[in-house]
Parts: sequence; structure tokens; C-alpha cells
Amino acid sequence: MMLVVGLLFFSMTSIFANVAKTEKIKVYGNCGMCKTRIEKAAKSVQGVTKATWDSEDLMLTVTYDDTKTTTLKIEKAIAKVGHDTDNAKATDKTYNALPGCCQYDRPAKK
Ligand SMILES: [Cu+2]
Repeated sequence: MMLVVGLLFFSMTSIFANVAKTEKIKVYGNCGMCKTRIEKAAKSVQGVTKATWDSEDLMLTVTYDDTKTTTLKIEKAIAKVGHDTDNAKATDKTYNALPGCCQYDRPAKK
């Protein structure tokens, strides 16, 4: 009986452990408009439940289901709307199309 309960508990915790993962991703941007754009892009990714970007330290705190998406997918979605991350870069065209106040200093290209 103890073994069954133990096994059940173990399998339940391992399921829950996969449901929501919270990570911080560096996203380059400037202002409140950037914040809205970045958070909207992150939340448009399937599996993302929460996304909050801080314009002070440029960190996006994102909560997602890691069976549905990865941080790289989220970073690519953000790069698509014009914001660089350490693993995904926006195209020059997308970057240049951003409003002037949003044209943040880009990290040096590797
Ligand atoms: Cu902006």
C-alpha cells in the first residue's frame, strides 16, 4: 500500500514538474511600447502562460509549458517583431521598422 501511494505521488510530481517552467531571457528594448510588443510576442507562442519584461534590466520572465515550447522558440518569436535576444536576432529590416523610441542599442553581432 505504501509503495502504491509512493509511486502515485512520485508520478504525479514528475507530471507537474513538466507543466510550468519559469525562465529569464535577455531581450533588448527601450520603453513601454517595447514592453507591450515583447510581451505580446512571447504570449503568442503556444504554451506560454506568462510573460513580463522589465525595461530596467532587460529581462523577460516567462512561464511556459516545456512540453509545448522552448525558450528558443519564444526568442525567435520575439526577434520576429524586432527585438534581439542572445539567441535570436531580429532582421535589420524589422529593426528599422520599429518606432524611433524603440530603436534600442543592438548588442554587438557575433
Ligand atoms: Cu520602445
